[in-house]
Amino acid sequence: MSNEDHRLWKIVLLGDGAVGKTSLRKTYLGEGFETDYLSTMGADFALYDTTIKNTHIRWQIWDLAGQPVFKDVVRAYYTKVFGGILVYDITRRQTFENVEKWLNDILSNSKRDKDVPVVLLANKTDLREEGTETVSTNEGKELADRLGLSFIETSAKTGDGVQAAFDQLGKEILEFTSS
Ligand code: G3D
Ligand code: MG
Repeated sequence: MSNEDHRLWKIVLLGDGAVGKTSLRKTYLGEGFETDYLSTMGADFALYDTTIKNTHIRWQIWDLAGQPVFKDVVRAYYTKVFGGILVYDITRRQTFENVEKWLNDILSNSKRDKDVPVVLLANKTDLREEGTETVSTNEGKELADRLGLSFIETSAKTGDGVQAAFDQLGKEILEFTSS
């Protein structure tokens, strides 16, 4: 494997508090992954090696502990980012209504090309059975279409869709960086 085939990709988790960002990351990474805590930022990142379309990827997955207060923190979080996982919670409509705000955040702060790939996740699909769903699949799809994002339904609890979400982002980043 040549160096050319090994890429380090910083990606960020986005979305309101308690939508499941940290849980999704944990589900994807499994047990025993290491994180580096960036105390000045209230953020951490985890490294994870995988292969997408025969390309060796090292994900550097950034996760914020809360809402960043300082502009510098926001800028550092987004700088040199290759892609984003934007999450809302299907049981809380407000988290869906804030999706566009998060998208604007990454697009305006990333300083890469405007089209930095972002995948939209409708999380907590396992709660549907309890009848607590307030945002339908169709609404999610429509929003994703309008914003030009891929759309994947996930449950960090059951693991449904989680692998697919990261794979999809990886494919989009590959296409984006090689075009
Ligand atoms: P955040 O990182 O976006 O703030 P967390 O969100 O990953 O901390 O998750 C917030 C709460 O939602 C946690 O519950 C977590 O277990 C729960 N959660 C996350 N994803 C799912 C999911 O797909 N299904 C269900 N049923 N719950 C989920 P607690 O109770 O620990 O605060
Ligand atoms: Mg979290």
